[in-house]
Amino acid sequence: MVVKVYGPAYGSLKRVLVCLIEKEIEFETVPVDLLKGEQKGPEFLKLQPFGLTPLIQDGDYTLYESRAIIRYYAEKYKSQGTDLLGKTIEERGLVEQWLEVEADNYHPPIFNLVRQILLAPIMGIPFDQKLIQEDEEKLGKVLDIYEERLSKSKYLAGDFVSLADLSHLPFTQYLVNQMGKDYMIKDRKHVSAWWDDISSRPSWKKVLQLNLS
Ligand SMILES: N[C@@H](CCC(=O)N[C@@H](CS)C(=O)NCC(=O)O)C(=O)O
Repeated sequence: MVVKVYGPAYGSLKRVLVCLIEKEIEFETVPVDLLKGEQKGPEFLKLQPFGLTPLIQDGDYTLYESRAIIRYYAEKYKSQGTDLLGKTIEERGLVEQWLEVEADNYHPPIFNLVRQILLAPIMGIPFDQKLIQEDEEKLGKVLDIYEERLSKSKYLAGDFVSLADLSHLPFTQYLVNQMGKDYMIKDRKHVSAWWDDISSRPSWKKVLQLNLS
């Protein structure tokens, strides 16, 4: 059965797609126009009462929250495609730890930067240079911890690629490309090597080539 993935071509949707591709799961995307407010319409709210994307429909099973979706498919198809959860319970613990770090420590400052730099002009949010500087400092401190970690292991959870690494792809791509802040990655030797590695995976290249709307 083909998995339907609802959402616009934004970061959280891409987090789901890169994992589906790694797991060799067939999917189709269903665009949702956030600028028109489609995510707050009654039909969409029946599926996702918080009015946020992405969500998946797999037969009659519906799931939202991008990190919950990737955990679900990595577990459901553990032995299909790339194993993204580690081989032992200890490795799995580290995958979970770094997934939480991504969500709780990495995502908030990087999302605020995306909001200030990329979304503010579209959404009419006032540009705040002080906020940008504060979030860049916060993100820099998180990246310093990553630098230390990645000096000891090739990937975040160990010497195997996992959901924890892939979860960083979409928003780091914004940082490096559209936001022109690639120095934050390149100036940190081990983070830079990690980024080059994960961002050159065929799955991620495929996501970037998809004609999403
Ligand atoms: N924690 C959620 C965040 C979802 C989220 O913020 N989605 C954004 C698009 S990337 C959205 O749907 N925004 C619409 C809105 O705020 O009305 C996830 O990871 O799925």
